[in-house]
Order: sequence, then C-alpha cells, then structure tokens
Amino acid sequence: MYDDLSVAHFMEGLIKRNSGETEFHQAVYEFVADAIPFIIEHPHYRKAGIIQRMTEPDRTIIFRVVWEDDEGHIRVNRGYRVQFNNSIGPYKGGLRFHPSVNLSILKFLGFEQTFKNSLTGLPMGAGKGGSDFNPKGKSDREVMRFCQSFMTELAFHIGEHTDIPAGDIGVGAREISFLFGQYKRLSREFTGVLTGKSLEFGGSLIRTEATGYGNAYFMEEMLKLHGTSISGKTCTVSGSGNVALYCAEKITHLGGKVLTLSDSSGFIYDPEGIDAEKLAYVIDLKTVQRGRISEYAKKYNCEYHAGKRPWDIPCDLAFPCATQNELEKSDAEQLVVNGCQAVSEGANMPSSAEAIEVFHKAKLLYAPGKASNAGGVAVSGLEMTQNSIRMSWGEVELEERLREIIKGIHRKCAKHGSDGNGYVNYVKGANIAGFVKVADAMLAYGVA
Ligand code: NDP
Ligand code: 2IT
Repeated sequence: MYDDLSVAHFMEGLIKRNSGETEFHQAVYEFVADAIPFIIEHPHYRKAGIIQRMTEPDRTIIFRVVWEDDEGHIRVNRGYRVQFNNSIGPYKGGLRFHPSVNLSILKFLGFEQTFKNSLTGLPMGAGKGGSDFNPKGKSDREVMRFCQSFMTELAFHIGEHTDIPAGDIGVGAREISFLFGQYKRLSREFTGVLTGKSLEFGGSLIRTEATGYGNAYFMEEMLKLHGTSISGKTCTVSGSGNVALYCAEKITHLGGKVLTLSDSSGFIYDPEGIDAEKLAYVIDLKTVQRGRISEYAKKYNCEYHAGKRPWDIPCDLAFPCATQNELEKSDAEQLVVNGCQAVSEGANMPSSAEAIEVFHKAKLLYAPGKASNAGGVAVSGLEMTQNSIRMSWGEVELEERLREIIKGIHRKCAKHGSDGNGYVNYVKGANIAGFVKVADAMLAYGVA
C-alpha cells in the first residue's frame, strides 16, 4: 500500500474505506494534496505509515440520546464523539448540535482539529462530537433535558486528562452550562472537563470572543505582511453566531467597515456599516431573543436578501463565519472579479475545494479555518490551564496571549507556505506546520 503514494491513489482507498463521507473526503484531500508531496521528500514519515494512521480516528463513539419534550413525547437523537488523535495532548474540540450532523461532518471537523490544535503550540489533541438534535425552537427546559441525557452517556468517555469538549454550532453558553452541571452531578467532581464555561464556574475571559477576534487578528497579520491593514477596508461577514459577531466586532475595533451578516435564511446588507451600537443590537437579537437576521433590516431600514449569501457584495476583505461549503466556486469568482484582496475563514471548511483553487490562481490572500479560527480553541487551552492552576487571568493578559498565539500561527504558515516570490499559500503552510508536530510525536511512540 506504500508503493504508489500518489494523491489520487490515496484518495481512492480513503473513499472506499469511508464511503459516502463526502465532507471527510474533502477535508482529507485538502490536507494530503500538500502532505503527500512533503512526505515523499521525508521518507521516514512514509515508511511509518503516518498519513494512513492520521486519517483513521483513534475511536468513534455513537450513542442513543432519549429525552422528553414539553408535550410529554419521547424523542430520540443520535449522539457522537469522534476521538481523532491524542498524540500531543488529550482530545480537544467542540460539540455541534444541528440537524445536519452526521459521522462525515464530525470526522472532517475532528481531522482538521488535529492540525489546528497543533498549530496553537498548546498541548491539545483533537476530537469533535455532537448530535443531530436541533436546538432551534426548543424551550430552555427541552434543551436542558436533551443536554442532561446526552451527557449521561458522554460522561463515560471524557475527563480533564482524557477529552475536553467545548461549543460549536448550536452549542453556546446555555448548552455548556447544562452539560457541565450534569457532568458534575454524575462524577461528583468539579473539574475543567468542558471549556467555554461561564465565568462563575471556571470559564475564561475572552473565550466567547476568541474565535472571531482571532480571525480578525489573522487577517491583520496577512495584510501586515503585505504592507497594509484592515483599517479603512470594506468587509463582508457571513453568519451571525458566536464567531461572526465577534469577528465583526474586532474588524470595527481595527477600523474596518462591516457591510453584511447572515443566517441560514438570508443576509443583510448595510452600506453604512454595522457599527458598535448596531452590533450590540444583533448580539441581543441572536443570543437573548434568538431571532432572525431579517429583523435587522427592518430595524435599520437596509436591504435583506432572502435565501442568499453575501459574496456578491463588493468588498476588500471577506470573512466566511457560518458553516462548511458556504462559499462555492462561483462565489469565489465573484469575489475576485469585485477586487476582493483577502479571505480569512472563521468557520471550518467554508470554502469548497474549487473555490480555494480560484483564490490560489488569483493569488488572493486566503487563510483556511484550521489556521485562522484557531483562536477559539487556543483560549480553550488557556481556560484548561487556568482551571489546573486554580487561577483566573485578566482580560488584557488573555487577549495579549491570544494575539501572540495568532501571530505564531501566522509565522508558521508563512514559513512553510511561502513560494519564495512573496506569495504565501496558507493552506500548505498550515497543513505542513500542523502535521510535523503530530507526526513526530507519533513516530516517537513507535508502531501504535
Ligand atoms: P453558532 O451556532 O453560534 O452560529 C452559526 C451561524 O451560522 C448562525 O448564524 C447560523 O444561522 C449559520 N449557519 C449554521 N448552519 C448554516 C447553514 N447550513 N447554512 C447557512 N448558515 C448556517 O456557531 P458558531 O458561530 O460557533 O460557528 C460557526 C462556524 O465557526 C462553524 O463552522 C464552527 O465549526 C466554526 N468554529 C467555531 C468555533 C467556536 O469557538 N464556536 C471555533 C472555531 C470554528 P442559523 O441561526 O439560521 O442556523
Ligand atoms: O472548531 C473549533 O475549533 C471549535 N469549535 C472550538 C473547540 C474548542 O475546544 O474550543
């Protein structure tokens, strides 16, 4: 199996072994397209079968989650935890609650988490989990009963030195609180088994903001290398969840103008810019009232495009922050035609493989989520450290640490992704820099 190590041959085998898992195929392809040429030049990785081992999760746990809705009906969902790789630290990664959740999506997320967590420089392995449960339209009590049932099984598989879950789509402060409360009851211990906790019970300052802030900082680093900055630039942002909202906030802090936000129903276009006051309204609309982004258009009298994504709106910079494959080839072409200079991903794998090809061909600066959205898990790592030493750091110190970690990731990407003519392929940089640390740890452990 090691004689023909072409990308095509490797992918053929992977697709056969993981049939129908299209998102997982896509994430692995995006990685091996860079990693295979690299290991051909470094044959000790090839001989040890590192890529074959890295693309197979350590284990996958799938379980039934039964709960009772407010009408007394019995509901059944499927729960998952994919423990992908713990070579450089305990499994670490979010939980997603969304009706689209399946094994393919969680394997793609767990796989990418391996390289993202490695890039942060913190000792974190990779995992991802969640459920096809849809929190939308459910009462707080229904969400609580679901979370308690989900954790009743998940608790067997996690622990502060084993696997530390956090939030992702559909899992925010409310869900983490219910999950943590149930773990605490079951284990009769107060340990930092989840991150993204509220400040009253072991959470970290800046964790809520970290992914979005980190994404804006990553963009700032890319632009700095090319002698410019976010200040004065027009920006399109997709999504209006945790990542999008704090990415928008940091863009405005850095002097950029945010023109758009979206949700799964459509997007709003505010040519005046979404300033701090308007953003405070959206944060309340989305996190407290759990409303739709269309309400922003009514309140501020701007355009709302139902069923559409924001990539047709001319901008200098684009920040996809909603979900996977939300930016396709034609969107990428439109961004290039409109003169967009750079794209930094807050979401995981929001750009399709064809869209990435368009960006690279046009020499547009393009940061893949595994590098540019690592700020969230990085501050999760800092939350774990604070829990272990039973201390809480201040906001200024944490934001400084976040900024330094993002700068470090940018440096690693630039080192491994530079083409020697001033262009950085950030996908290649992130893949190779993320790979080496995990691969060297795996080599050190021998055949396992
Ligand atoms: P949230 O649940 O807070 O928000 C998700 C946003 O994306 C909402 O606006 C939602 O709209 C929209 N969205 C979700 N699914 C779709 C879809 N299928 N089509 C169109 N829009 C969609 O999640 P987060 O902000 O936490 O996560 C966003 C992305 O960032 C994900 O890719 C996640 O994996 C990634 N990420 C998150 C991190 C974190 O710390 N939270 C860290 C690193 C990456 P609607 O409300 O209508 O569903
Ligand atoms: O995709 C991600 O990096 C996250 N959802 C955050 C994971 C974490 O453990 O904070």
